[in-house]
Amino acid sequence: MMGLIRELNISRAIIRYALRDLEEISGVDVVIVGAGPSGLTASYYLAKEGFKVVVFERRFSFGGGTGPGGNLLPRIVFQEEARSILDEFGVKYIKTEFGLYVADPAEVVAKLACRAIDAGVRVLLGANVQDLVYRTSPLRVTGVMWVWTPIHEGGYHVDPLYTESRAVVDATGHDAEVVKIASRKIPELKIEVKGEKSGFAELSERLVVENTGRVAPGLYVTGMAVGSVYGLPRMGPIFGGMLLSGRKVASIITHDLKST
Ligand code: 48F
Repeated sequence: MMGLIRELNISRAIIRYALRDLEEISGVDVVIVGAGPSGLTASYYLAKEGFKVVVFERRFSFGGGTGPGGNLLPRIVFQEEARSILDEFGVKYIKTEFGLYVADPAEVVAKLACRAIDAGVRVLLGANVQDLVYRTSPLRVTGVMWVWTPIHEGGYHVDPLYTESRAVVDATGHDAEVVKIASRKIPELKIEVKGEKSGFAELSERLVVENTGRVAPGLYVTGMAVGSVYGLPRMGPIFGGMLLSGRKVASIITHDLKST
């Protein structure tokens, strides 16, 4: 029908529905910061448990460090332990003569994001988490403060918006940005960020998963951010630990939120 594609209607449709969405995500069960492999995996398992989950991602794309593969070569590696998660997400892989599996990073990113969104996760792209919200009695992290990335990158002083949540997950990768904010700006939490060590893939893959979990009341860490917080070695382009860490943090949060 002619006349429907009016500029007025295009703007009104965007504004009305985007504002509804933003109002909806101002209070959620779980905020995940970072749409890399660990954050997307965690978001999927939490949404499957029925929690309301939002992922804030500062870029306008998914996947964090997955897309570039290993030094831009378009394959990433997984170990046997992560195969059941790849199967759950429908990711295809090849078993190599080295006893490890390879997958296509583009497919991994697409399927993690697709399954998470289909499970009910809301991903907000171009949204940068700048700070946390907390309460003192009892002491706990109760949400995040965020602004659109162009505002953040522009260095403008623009007050952010709040999102309240029962749990906040740092899935920001090597920088552990959210836990660093908590360590610096909420000293009562007594969090020390040790900083990542050099490469030792096998040890790192194990320790990242073992140390995944709660850092402080209401604050959790997953993925490479775990390495940064606890001073673990880095693992490079093997990704099983990221998926296993995402699944583990989701199960810890599920337990915590269902028992309170
Ligand atoms: O870095 P990233 O992929 O983290 P990850 O899930 O996976 C690490 C691997 O990719 C790889 C590795 C292991 O095999 O060594 O590096 O632990 O994804 C982190 C995402 O967080 C976003 C960032 O843009 C990236 O997409 N991010 C970081 N800080 C913020 C943020 C922030 N303050 N607000 C919003 N998003």
